[in-house]
Amino acid sequence: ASTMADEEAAAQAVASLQDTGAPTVFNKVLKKEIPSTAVYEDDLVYAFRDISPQAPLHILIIPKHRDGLTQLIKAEERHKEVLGHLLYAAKLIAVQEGLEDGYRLVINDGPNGCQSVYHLHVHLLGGRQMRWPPG
Ligand code: IU
Repeated sequence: ASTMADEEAAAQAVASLQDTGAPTVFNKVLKKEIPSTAVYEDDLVYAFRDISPQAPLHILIIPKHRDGLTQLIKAEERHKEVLGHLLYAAKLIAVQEGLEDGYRLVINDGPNGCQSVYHLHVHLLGGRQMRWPPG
């Protein structure tokens, strides 16, 4: 049976996965206040190695300017260029990293998607056989 403490913990867990619009850790990554290993960069996007890799190769691709794009569901017309850029950068990185045999792109969106950092990012995972369905 679930107790009040269980329910509170569950509610807090979901609350911690909500978009508050506050600056995120990726702002500090972009400003080099937190070190990161750069993999790719152009005028619109920056890509670096995930600090907690879930595959031999795990890279995050993020817009350099969040501009309201905390999560994909907040996307507007003006974001279409950077959205295209994120996917094209993923392809360039896949080639650069030798992933011709395949890889996985993931966007976690919102609490049900288990998004934890509210600065849109594309996960690029590779270097092993991926399984389906994801968890
Ligand atoms: P998510 O889709 O919002 O759950 O992904 C956030 C990712 O950011 C996750 O894979 C973390 O390991 C990663 N990350 C990071 O690379 N560096 C950090 O300082 C923090 C999170 I906090």
